[in-house]
This record gives sequence, structure tokens and C-alpha cells, in this order.
Amino acid sequence: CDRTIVLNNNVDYGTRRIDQLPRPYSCQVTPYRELDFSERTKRAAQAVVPFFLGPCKAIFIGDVAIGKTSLVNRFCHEAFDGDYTATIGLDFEVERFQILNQAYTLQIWDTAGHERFKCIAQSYYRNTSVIVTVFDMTRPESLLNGKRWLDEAMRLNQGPVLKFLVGTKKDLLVCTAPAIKMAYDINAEYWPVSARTGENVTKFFRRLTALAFDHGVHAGAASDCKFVMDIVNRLGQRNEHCR
Ligand SMILES: Nc1nc2c(ncn2[C@@H]2O[C@H](COP(=O)(O)OP(=O)(O)OP(=O)(O)O)[C@@H](O)[C@H]2O)c(=O)[nH]1
Ligand SMILES: [Mg+2]
Repeated sequence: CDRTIVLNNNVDYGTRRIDQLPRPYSCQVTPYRELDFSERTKRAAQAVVPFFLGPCKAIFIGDVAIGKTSLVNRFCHEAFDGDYTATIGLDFEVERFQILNQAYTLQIWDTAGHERFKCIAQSYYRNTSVIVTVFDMTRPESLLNGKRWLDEAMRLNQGPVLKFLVGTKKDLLVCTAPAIKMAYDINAEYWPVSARTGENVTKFFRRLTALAFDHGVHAGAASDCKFVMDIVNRLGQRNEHCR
């Protein structure tokens, strides 16, 4: 049903249901230009037997104290804390979505930005579907460092990954032009967000998850990929016969 559920902790679980591919922040600053879920994804989602797509692993990387944990907490718990508590090594959250009526799990790997924890955090970089490079819009050096964080994460991932560049602290907004240029350079989709006000946070996570779902089905990256593809092919054949 389309009912929006607001639980005591204020999380709007209605936002975990996705029926259409959410839009990017700007159509100009994204390498992902599709306007809707692919036909293959839609067909697979309509199958009588629900399919199982493995969880999406999304890692959040970037300098220390730029707002990675705050961004995750705003989405997962509708909470914001003005005080800074460094992440030790890595934090982990799981969010369950319903996309085109299919269950889909987003794993959020929130890494520590502190050099001291780099080895621990990097050991979790592998086998990721989504890399979110985060920077602080009020600290230009964190944008430049973002490229280095991304290169390191890409080095440990051979398969295709979705890339996002997220600028935090939009409520303290400064110029976004360098970030847009960087997003082009690294071929990532750009999102400016504020964990303090919540601006763009839910939109960003919905977009990330829906794109990962679409690409997951499309690339046949499902853990039981053959099963999904069988359904897709069978449906395709049935449609051919119907014509
Ligand atoms: N004004 C404002 N402050 C923010 C925002 N997001 C985070 N902060 C503040 O920035 C500081 C650092 O936030 P964290 O989310 O802990 O940063 P982090 O990137 O997780 O830091 P590490 O875990 O050490 O890597 C905290 O004091 C937050 O309150 C935002 O959107 N607006
Ligand atoms: Mg943190």
C-alpha cells in the first residue's frame, strides 16, 4: 500500500518504497542518464515468483569530520548531532527497501576518515556496488582529497561500481562549481546535502538504492543471477509468443 508510516523515532518508512526511478540532483551532473528503470528490471520485477537480488554494499569514504556519519544517521534515524564523535574503524547500517515490489537491502558501510583507522576501513572496501565519495562543502581540501579516497577504493574493486560525489553541510553553503567539475572528472553523480536540515538526504539515498537495484538486475549481478535471468528470458519468450 502507499500509506506513509511514521514510527515513534520519526523515520518515514514510506520513503523506503520506490516505484519509479528517482531523479538525480541535476541531470547535468550525472553519468547515469536513464529516466526510468530498464525494461529488463521492470520485467523481472513483474515476475510471478519474486526474485532475490543480493544486498547492495555502499561504502562512504572521505576525510575526517566531513559529515559521513551525520549523513547516514540523518537517513537511518532521522537524527542530527551537532557534536563530533569520530567513527572508530567503521560503522554499519542496514536499510530495507521495497523497489518495484521487490525486497532490496542497502548495506551502508560508514568508514572512519582518520588516518589511524585507514587500514581497518580499507579492508572493507572490496566487493562494493556503490562508492560514495563525501566531502565538506566548507573545506575545499576535502574535495581534492576525495579523488585520492576514490582512487584507493577503485583500486580494490574490479567490477562495475556506481559512483557518487556528495557535498555535506549545504546549510553552510559555499560555491559548488569546483565540486561539479570534480564530479565530471571522476564520472560520478553529484549531490549537495545537509544532515542538519535534512535537505536532499532522503532523495539521495533513494536515488542511490534505486540505481543500484536497476544496475544489479541489469548487470546480472544477482547472487542467483541465473534464476533471475531465466525468469527474464522466459517472460521475454512468452511476450514474443503473444505478439
Ligand atoms: N552545519 C552542519 N554540520 C554538520 C553537517 N553534517 C555534519 N556536521 C557536523 O560535522 C561534524 C563531523 O560530522 P561527522 O558526521 O561525525 O563526520 P565524519 O565524516 O563521520 O567523521 P569521521 O568519522 O571522523 O570520519 C559534526 O560536528 C557534525 O555535527 C551538516 O549538514 N551541517
Ligand atoms: Mg564518522
